[in-house]
Amino acid sequence: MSVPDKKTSLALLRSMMVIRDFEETADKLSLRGKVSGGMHNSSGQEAVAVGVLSALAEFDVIATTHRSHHHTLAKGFTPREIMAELFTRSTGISGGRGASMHLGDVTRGHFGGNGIVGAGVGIAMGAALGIQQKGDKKVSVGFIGDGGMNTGRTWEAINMAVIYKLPLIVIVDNNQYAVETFVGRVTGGGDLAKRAEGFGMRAFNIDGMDVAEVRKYTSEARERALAGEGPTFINAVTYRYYGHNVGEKGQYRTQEEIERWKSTKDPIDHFIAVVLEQGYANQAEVDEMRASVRAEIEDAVAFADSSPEPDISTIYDDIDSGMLGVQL
Ligand SMILES: Cc1ncc(C[n+]2csc(CCOP(=O)(O)OP(=O)(O)O)c2C)c(N)n1
Ligand SMILES: [Mg+2]
Repeated sequence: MSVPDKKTSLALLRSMMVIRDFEETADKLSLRGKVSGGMHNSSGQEAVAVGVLSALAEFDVIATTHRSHHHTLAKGFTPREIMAELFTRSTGISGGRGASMHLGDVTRGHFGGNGIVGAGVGIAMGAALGIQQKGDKKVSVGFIGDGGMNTGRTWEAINMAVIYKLPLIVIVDNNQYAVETFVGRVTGGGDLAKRAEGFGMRAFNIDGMDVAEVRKYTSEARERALAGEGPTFINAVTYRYYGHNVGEKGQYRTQEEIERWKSTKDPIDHFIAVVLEQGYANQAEVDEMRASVRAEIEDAVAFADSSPEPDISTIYDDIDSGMLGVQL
């Protein structure tokens, strides 16, 4: 896999470090009751988020899942505004009314996380249809988990994207488990890319622990979408280090399996080795980067903690009263 230039590689590494530190910090705070409603930790899956988002333009749009901190950080939202949302504070990206599962800001190209498994691809497909109808030169990315691969609506959305040649990229953030269910046990045919090919789209199974590989495949998919060649499906195989959600015990897999992924495939360790080998940084500079990330996340926690709760008068903000058919 060809390695991006020095500036890009260091930015990719730092972005993955930010996600890891953010998640591990927020996980502990969640156990202390600071994160309203709990959260889904994405540790281990950093290369998927950073690889994809680094290949997009700022104005491209995404729709994501219940596990969305990593995608949202990689899109350029700050640790401060995301931590504040987890704490349900008014300075959070959803004004403190969404919490961990509902990070989003349509005005900044983020069509939200949500609690409905598989919904992200349908939302992203709708955004891609809008982009095509307006003649905009941008793409829409729909993130989905491996569990969402076995929901009907996912494939309805994919079929529409294929027949209309929509500028959609489907990213399976495949951490191999849907809560306690191993993907291999519930996937008919076994090969997700082949399944997508059956719908007539370009499809790839790739290493979701390798940020450079994820970035390359996404970049090529984006070029094809912009050239009017339609959607691409990318199944990025990765691994989640923690339970499905904070506090979940994880009795469906062995500690050995988790340790094996951490010690042989960790996306950050792997990319540090690449950066050192390329001579882009030395060990002291990598340590310095980690320390500056630590300070940034500590600052985000202090910011969130000192921010006010949203005022009760904002409770109906951003709800479309027309859709509900009621006067708010
Ligand atoms: C339509 C729907 N069915 C079931 C659930 C319950 N549920 C929440 S998360 C989850 C597993 C999702 O697994 P996956 O898509 O692999 O995403 P991951 O949690 O691994 O990121 C399930 C079944 C739900 N939220 N929505
Ligand atoms: Mg999964």
